[in-house]
Amino acid sequence: MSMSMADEAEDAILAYLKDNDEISNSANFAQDLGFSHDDIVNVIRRLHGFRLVDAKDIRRERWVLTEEGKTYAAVGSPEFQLFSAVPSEGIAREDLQKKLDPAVYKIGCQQAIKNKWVEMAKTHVSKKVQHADDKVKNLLLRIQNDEAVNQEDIDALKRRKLIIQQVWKGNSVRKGPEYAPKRKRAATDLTRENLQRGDWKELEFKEYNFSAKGQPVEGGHLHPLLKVRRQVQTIFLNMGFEEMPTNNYVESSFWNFDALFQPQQHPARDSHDTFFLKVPSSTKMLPEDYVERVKEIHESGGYQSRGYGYDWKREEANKNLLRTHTTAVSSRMLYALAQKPFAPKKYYSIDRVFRNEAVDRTHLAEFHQIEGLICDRGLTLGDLIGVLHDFFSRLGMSKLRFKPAYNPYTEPSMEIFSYHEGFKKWVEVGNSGMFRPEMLLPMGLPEDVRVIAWGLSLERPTMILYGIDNIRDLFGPKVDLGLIKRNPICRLGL
Ligand code: FB9
Repeated sequence: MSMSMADEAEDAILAYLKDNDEISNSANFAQDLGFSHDDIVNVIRRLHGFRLVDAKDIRRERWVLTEEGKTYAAVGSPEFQLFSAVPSEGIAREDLQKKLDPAVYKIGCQQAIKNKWVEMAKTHVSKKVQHADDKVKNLLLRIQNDEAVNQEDIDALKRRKLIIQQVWKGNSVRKGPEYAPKRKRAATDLTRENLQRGDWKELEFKEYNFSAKGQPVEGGHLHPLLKVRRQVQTIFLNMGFEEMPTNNYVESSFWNFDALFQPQQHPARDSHDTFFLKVPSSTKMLPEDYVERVKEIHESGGYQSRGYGYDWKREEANKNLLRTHTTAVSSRMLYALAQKPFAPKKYYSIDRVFRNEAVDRTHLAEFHQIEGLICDRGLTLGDLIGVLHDFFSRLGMSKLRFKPAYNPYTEPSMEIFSYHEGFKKWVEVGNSGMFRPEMLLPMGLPEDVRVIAWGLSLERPTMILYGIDNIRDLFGPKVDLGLIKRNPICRLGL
């Protein structure tokens, strides 16, 4: 709304009240002076705020015709149209039907019979009265001209959806305690022109409102997932872990599965669970000597393992896919570690993994996996349980329980449960295990080196911390940006 229109409206109202006690109806006032009623109401509200005027809310209800009502007011009610279409000698039903619009015929019949205007025999229609008065049309016209109509008729027309109630809100306005024919606009700025014109002496300057909120400064907003990621990252760094490079969503089946001693016929390796790439469909480069040892361990075992005893196919290992877990990065890093004189390592990764799963409230086709691993001589399951207590207590989960589980690449394996005070129940918070020798030894790691590892998702803790019920509100095309903007930092753990 341009400033001038508002000022014009303001001046019009104040000027009118100079010579008149009251503006009885803001709508008529607007209409008479050619302003839109909304503009006038906004200006009245402002002047009322400055106490220049005293405005009272007034409310008017009136009946207006629906489109159907307007039609009948124009061409007559259906029953009257039907009655008029029946010649004095009567008419065959189907002929009458042809003369009228189907809706008019249908309603017309009901009403004309009700009004005992016509006789509708099986095939013949005849008049029961010579003259009928189109009361409905007359009532509709009276309502159109704002003439009074009794309640009973109103209800009948309302039932026939020919009229609806329109509520109109407006104001009546009188002079206010601070009334003046012209509002002295307090200057909000001392401009060069004021100084040049010297009119600054007369000017009244608006009070500074030091508690006025400044323009909200729009800034970037960290996605809740990234806020929790940063907290988990800090926990790992505080525990002396190094981040693994996870900047390759595309992986070969070899590092994602074979290197982890996951057999080639394992159900997770078919396209129902895994996104395989059409282009580039197969990997170009693998460490040949190591591949030989992996083939060996799968086909006929070694290192006291009898292996899987199946015919291992290189082309299967070459297939490119979207990694299904960041454990694929762990296998690369452990292999790299084995190519150097052994040194203990603590590694972690937090990045996207992709699984061809049905999407539901807690599952998308991609999520962020958090993984930690410790590689050192003589590590035991006790060390794993110990580090899990340390890690999860920093996430605020001190009460843990472990349930034996199975993963192709760890033995023993454990699902991790934490007692959630809020939900008053045990929640599955992750999975873990000791990487199998069939995975580690072909890499070239020393006999006595053990690797304990665990994993969980980033989405689940974020959903619980931010009270997000549906993962689609948190991540993906249907994210609620408001949630991203509004979300506070939720402190994990302590
Ligand atoms: O995150 C999971 N749960 C969880 C984690 C934290 C949490 O915090 C709350 C604030 C309190 C709440 C819940 N889960 C793992 C458990 C379940 O949600 C599970 O149903 C879904 N899992 C995902 C896989 O779904 C197919 C979560 C994801 C998961 C599971 C296993 C691993 C990683 C992610 C792993 C592993 C692993 C095992 C051994 C060696 C190396 C890695």
